[in-house]
Amino acid sequence: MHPSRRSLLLGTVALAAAPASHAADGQKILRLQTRQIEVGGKAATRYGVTQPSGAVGLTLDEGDIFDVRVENTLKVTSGLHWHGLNPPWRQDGVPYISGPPIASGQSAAYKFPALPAGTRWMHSHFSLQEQDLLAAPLIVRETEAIRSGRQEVVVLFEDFSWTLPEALFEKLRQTKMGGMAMSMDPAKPDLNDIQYDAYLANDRTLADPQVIDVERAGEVRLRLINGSASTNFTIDLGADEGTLLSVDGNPVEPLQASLFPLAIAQRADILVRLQGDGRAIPVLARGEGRTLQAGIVLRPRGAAVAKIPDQGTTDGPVVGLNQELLLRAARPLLAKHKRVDRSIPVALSGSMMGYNWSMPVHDMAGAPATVVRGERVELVMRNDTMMAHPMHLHGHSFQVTEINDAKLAGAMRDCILVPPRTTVKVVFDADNPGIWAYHCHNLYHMAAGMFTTLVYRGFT
Ligand SMILES: [Cu+2]
Repeated sequence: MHPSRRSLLLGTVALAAAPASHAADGQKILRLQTRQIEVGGKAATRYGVTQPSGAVGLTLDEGDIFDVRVENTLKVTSGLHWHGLNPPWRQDGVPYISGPPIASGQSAAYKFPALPAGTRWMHSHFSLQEQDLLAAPLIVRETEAIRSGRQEVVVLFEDFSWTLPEALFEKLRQTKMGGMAMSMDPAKPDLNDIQYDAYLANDRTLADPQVIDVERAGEVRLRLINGSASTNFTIDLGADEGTLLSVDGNPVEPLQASLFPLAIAQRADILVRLQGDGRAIPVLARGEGRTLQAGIVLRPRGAAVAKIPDQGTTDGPVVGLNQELLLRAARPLLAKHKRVDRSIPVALSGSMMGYNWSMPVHDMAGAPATVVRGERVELVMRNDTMMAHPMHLHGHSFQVTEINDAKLAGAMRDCILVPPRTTVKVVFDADNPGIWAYHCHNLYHMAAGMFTTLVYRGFT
C-alpha cells in the first residue's frame, strides 16, 4: 500500500491489531471512483463504488461480517454510509458525526456484523455527492432467500441531471426565494423541486435498458432501491402483479399489487412469478408527477422485447401512504415491552423566506433528539410543509405505528415518507448507543437544514 494511503482504522481492538498493509481474509475493497455512463447518447462522467473485480457495490450473506476497506481514489474528500445496516455508531460513515470523512487518496476500514440482513445500499453522505451517483447496492442476502434458490435482480434507481448538483441547489435557493415558487394550495403539494434530465435503472435509461434473462415460468426476487437524490418513484409492473416481500429490507406480510410506491432511499423486495406465456415483463420506476420513467426488462427465453419510451403517457402517481397503511411487519418489534418510554415530537418545517428546511425537536430548532439506552422511543413526525419528506433514522430499524390517527402494526423501516399535512409515528428500541444522523433523505432538503441527530445520554 502506498504510504500516503494512511489507514484509518475504525472499530474494535481486534481490527486495530490486524495488519493494515494487506487485505485480511474476507476483507472486501470498495473503491470510490469516477466512471463513464451514457445518457441520451452522450457520455457523462460520474462517481461510483466498485470492487477491484469490477463488481458494483457489495453482496453478502446473512451471518457474514461486514469487513470492508473503502479506498477513496477521487480527487475530493468523500466517504460511504451503509444505509439500512445498524453498525456501531463510529462505523456509520457519516462525516463529522460518526467519524472523519475520507480524504482523497486515503482509505478507511469497517468491521462489524452485517445486520440486519436484507436489501440495503451505500452512498456518500458528503456534500451533494449522492446526486453525482456516488451510491451502490449493499445486499445482505437472507438465509431464506439463499435457500429458495430463486433468481435475484438488484436494481438501483437514480435521478440524473446534466447540471452540477451545486448549481441545482443554488438554483433552488434562488427560485424559491421568498417562497414565490412554492405551492400555497393545500390541494396541490409540491412534488418535484428539480426537473431531471433522465432517470436511471442500474445506470441505464430506457433507450438502452438492462434486459435480464429469466426462466419462462420462473420466480424472480426483485431488490429495488430508490437511490435518487430527490425523486419519489412508483414501481409499475403494468398488467402483471408482484408480491411485496419486504420494505427497506425488512420482511412484511406478503402484499399483492402491480403498483408499489418507493420514496427516496426506500427499498422494495418484490417477487414476480412469470406466467409461462413467454411475455417479457418491464419493471418501471415512474417519477412522481412526471412522465419521465426508467426501468429494466425481465425476458423469458425467446421473448421479444418491445421498445419502451422514457416518457410515459401519464404522470407518475403522487407517492403517499395508502399502501403503507396496508403493510404489516412480519417481524415486528418484540412484544415483551409494549410501553413507549419516550415520545419525541419532530416538526418537519420549511420557511417561506427562501429554500430553508428544518426539523425542530420539541420545538427547538437544532436540538438533537435525546434518548436513553434501553428505552422504547416514539418519534412523532408532523409535516407542516407542502412537500413530502422521506425521513431516515440511522442505526436503527423502526416500526410504523400510526398514520394520521390510524394505528397499525406497520412495516419495520429505516425511511418513512411523511406527506404534507400528515403526522406519522414510528417506534424503535434504543439499543445502539451513539450519535446518529436523523434527517430528510431528499438531498436538497437535507442540505438546506432538514437534519438533526439522535443522541444517547451518557453512552460513553
Ligand atoms: Cu424533505
